[in-house]
Amino acid sequence: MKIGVIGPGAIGCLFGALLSRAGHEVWVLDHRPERAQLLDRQGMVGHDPGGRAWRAQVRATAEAAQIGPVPLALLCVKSAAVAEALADARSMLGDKTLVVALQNGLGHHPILDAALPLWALGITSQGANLSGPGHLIRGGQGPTLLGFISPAPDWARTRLAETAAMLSQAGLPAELSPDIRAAAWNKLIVNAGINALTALEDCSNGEVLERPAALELMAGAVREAARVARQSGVAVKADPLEMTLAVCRATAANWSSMWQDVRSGRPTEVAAINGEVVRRGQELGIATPVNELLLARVLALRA
Ligand code: KPL
Repeated sequence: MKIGVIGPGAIGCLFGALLSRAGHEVWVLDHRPERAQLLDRQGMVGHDPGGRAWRAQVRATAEAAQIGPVPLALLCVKSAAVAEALADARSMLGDKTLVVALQNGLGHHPILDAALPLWALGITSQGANLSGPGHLIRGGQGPTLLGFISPAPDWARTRLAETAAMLSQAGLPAELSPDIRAAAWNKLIVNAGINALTALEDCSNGEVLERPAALELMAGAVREAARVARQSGVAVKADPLEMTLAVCRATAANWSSMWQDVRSGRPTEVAAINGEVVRRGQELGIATPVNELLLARVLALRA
């Protein structure tokens, strides 16, 4: 299948590289023309946890018109860049393009609704870091859940099922979720507990477990996020704090995406994660002081 990957960040490179190695025609849209040229020439270079290096050929461009309409577009930019990325990608999005959005958080969903007649959500537990453009270091591996938040036509449901099969064949285990909204909230709860703290503490996901003051904040952030989710009618998993601690342990060597954003001077997803807990909490009359604190502190890192 011809697949468009919008954004060559760590997740875009991981999905693009493995889909290309599985035999698909992968086109990467990058808003930075020089980096697009580099990726088009060199492809992606992967480094497995064991140190084994491999290469994947992809096409890359800054001009969506050069790609043209694709049956499947994986939207892999961060939540703050969604609006601009979709505007740039217009020429590759046809009537029958299925866009799968793979951001952390929920705060950008109204932007997706406004820009696209139809989109699917992807919630991934794959970990990856970039050591340079297209240079990928795989981290913790986990499933990718796919689903629609709003009712979708038959062709789109079929395409999403094909996408799950293609990803699984490419080495990225994926399945359709009967309740993707709950999957998104459960991931947001985990991200609310880990991402901001690792950015503020300047530590890996595993190191945060060794810092008692950070763990206390984690417990507060997770408790608030879970309360907001439950009040929103979401089926929250049984023990959200244990779920968050388990992710820290499973991804101990990972540097969270927010840590990476802060270190690279990029906007973070804190507004779509902790900010979304605060916003929904205000709507529901639920106090969220820990998420407010984490939001303010992460925003202050860029001020
Ligand atoms: O999703 C993640 C992220 O970094 O954004 C976690 C689960 C925290 C893994 O690093």
